[in-house]
Amino acid sequence: MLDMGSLPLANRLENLGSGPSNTYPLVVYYCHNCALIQLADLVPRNEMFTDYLYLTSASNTMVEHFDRYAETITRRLGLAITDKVLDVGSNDGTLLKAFQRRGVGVLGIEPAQNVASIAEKEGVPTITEYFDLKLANTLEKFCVVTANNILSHVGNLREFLANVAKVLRPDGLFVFEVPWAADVLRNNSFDMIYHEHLSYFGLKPLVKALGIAGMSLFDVEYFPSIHGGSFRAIASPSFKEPSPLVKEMVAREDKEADFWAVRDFSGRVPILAQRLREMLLGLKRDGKRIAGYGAPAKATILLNYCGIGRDILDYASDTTPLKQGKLIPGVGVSIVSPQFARTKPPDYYLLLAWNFREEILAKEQEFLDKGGRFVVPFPNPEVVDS
Ligand code: DWN
Repeated sequence: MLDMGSLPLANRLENLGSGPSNTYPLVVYYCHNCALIQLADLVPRNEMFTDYLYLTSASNTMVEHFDRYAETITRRLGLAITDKVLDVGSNDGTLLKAFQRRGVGVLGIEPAQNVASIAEKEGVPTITEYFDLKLANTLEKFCVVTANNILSHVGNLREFLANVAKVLRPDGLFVFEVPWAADVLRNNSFDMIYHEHLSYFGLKPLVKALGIAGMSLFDVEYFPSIHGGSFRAIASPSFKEPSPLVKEMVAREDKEADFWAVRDFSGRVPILAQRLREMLLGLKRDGKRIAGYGAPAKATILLNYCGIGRDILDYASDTTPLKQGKLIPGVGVSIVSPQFARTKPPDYYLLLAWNFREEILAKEQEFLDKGGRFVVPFPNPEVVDS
């Protein structure tokens, strides 16, 4: 459907003086049978998830979102101190800490040692391994298993879901969040396509995949402002009638995430990339200084695919200490701290962390009041002043 060429790994930030990054093919395919959108070229997981630089707690939006998440599930299931939640891909433990604050037992699984140790230091018991069958066979049964922004990253979806079913109590629930493919297409957010994200899900292929694992997807909640539009689905080992919203979203996917929608999206991507690059080059010609706001994984794809490098961006600022002092791979844009950025503010920020537009524009009101502006890349590149 879409060939984005050979691009660097999104989170494999470069160190100063390190040679050029390896690149890997990034080609998107559509399955006419189950409507799954996915990559066909699998990068070895240890290349991507060993030393991981993304922290859930890097934004207030996600910390607050996961606090509400824990509240909703705790209330819905009446979880008590005797209950235990297993979070697969628990990162720095942000969600599990929210369950702990509500007196619920927790266990995390996070293969990236550097991130898992942050969670452990903060009192979140975390197993530093991949959630494979060998590990699943050693675990107890849980009343709740969660997996957020993880299903897209899984190399073998069938095996992963079979492992979830193996560690779930018969009355347990599997709760997971993923970006909604229909929103990626609608929002033109082609920077969400990168090697870590093997699959781009609608509910349709997930209903099928969970069915194969003996689980039924029966409820869903939709979050339009999380990662550009995400849904939180709930599945059970016993059959439950799908909710009206599940049926409605599946019906919408027939129009908004079908072959034609993917084809039209694929046609728009190179046009939008060109438009963004030309907009920035125009600002440079006018003598404007531009910098990136945030250095999310998706910035690696946006900047490399659009050909936006150090000739256009002075730097990119990011709140994540693990990223500061490194370079965005393939384009060599240096990542600095927000403190440094405030000493050298640009005229324009390219909002690379566009999924946190509300939080960031509120935080940068002073910059805007002084005449600073943001270039927002999606759904169509535009300059905003508030
Ligand atoms: O799927 C994935 C999602 C969940 O997270 C992973 N594959 C990797 C990662 O993707 P991402 O890096 O694109 O995620 P975010 O959450 O969009 O990253 C935002 C970045 O922006 C972080 O590095 C923190 C930074 N940031 C900032 O510098 N100032 C964020 C905010 C809100 C800010 O004010």
